[in-house]
Amino acid sequence: MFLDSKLAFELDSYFEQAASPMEVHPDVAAAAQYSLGAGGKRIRPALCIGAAKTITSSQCKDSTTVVAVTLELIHTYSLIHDDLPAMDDDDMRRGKPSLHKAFDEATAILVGDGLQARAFELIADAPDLSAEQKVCMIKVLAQAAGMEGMVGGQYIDIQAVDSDMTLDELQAMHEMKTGALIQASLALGGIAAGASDEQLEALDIYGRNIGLAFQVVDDILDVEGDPEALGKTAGKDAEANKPTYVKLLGLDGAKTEAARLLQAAIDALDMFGESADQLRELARYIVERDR
Ligand code: GRG
Repeated sequence: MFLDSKLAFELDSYFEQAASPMEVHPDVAAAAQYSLGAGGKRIRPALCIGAAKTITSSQCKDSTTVVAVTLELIHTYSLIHDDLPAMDDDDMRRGKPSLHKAFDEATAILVGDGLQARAFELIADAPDLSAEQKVCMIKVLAQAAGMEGMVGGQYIDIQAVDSDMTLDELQAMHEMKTGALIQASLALGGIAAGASDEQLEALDIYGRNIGLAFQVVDDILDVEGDPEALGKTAGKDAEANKPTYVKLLGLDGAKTEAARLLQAAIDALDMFGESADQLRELARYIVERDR
């Protein structure tokens, strides 16, 4: 797996601290822990730490771990809200009842909001980062999570039921909805490690391609995980009649596109040599994953 067990353990203890300081109501802390500990793949923290290691080739600093945690907090909030009846209305997430089913809707809304706010607080309090680095990270993360990024993409996605999107429109939506936070994961890791503008640009190109590949593979897995859905062209999104890469490109076309994006992501890392091996491995994992 892409996170070694020591680092995975360290991240888990940070999640626990982030979700349950003394002042947090025990029910809110329990609900936050329920989602944070529900078996997510931790792709965004891994990308953040991979980006920092690409720049410094050295031991992961505490500040990088804290910053990596913030990306999972934002991601977890987005999934909690995405599952709500007003959005995708999903009763299950990662094989368990989604948060609003395990608890209730008000708790799910509030815990999502709370995790988002906590992410920015953690960056503000992160050790060993300059004020300039923190402000830059807060801006990058806010833009990626906000109306020009994830929230904006989610809005377009919700409106997309029964619409005929072109491939360019589908790509633009995914760049906002899932790609922006993936790109921010790389940017934050790079900023934490003191990357130059040129290095940040290369990480961004890698992030853009791997973010799109992530979504193309998600659409492929949706079909392959539910063979009966093949006749409907895709799984959940086909049932909701939403545009997907498999609908627009066909299954083989989507696989070719994922391979093309993987290669473009790997090519963007050329300037880093061996220090980017972890990011190369992660890119392959994202494209070859089965869940
Ligand atoms: C509610 C503001 C708001 C945004 C929601 C990201 C998102 C926007 C919705 C998720 C919907 C979805 C399932 C999209 C497919 C791609 C995706 C983000 C999958 C989940 O990410 P993983 O695979 O999840 O990294 P794990 O479970 O491993 O953490």
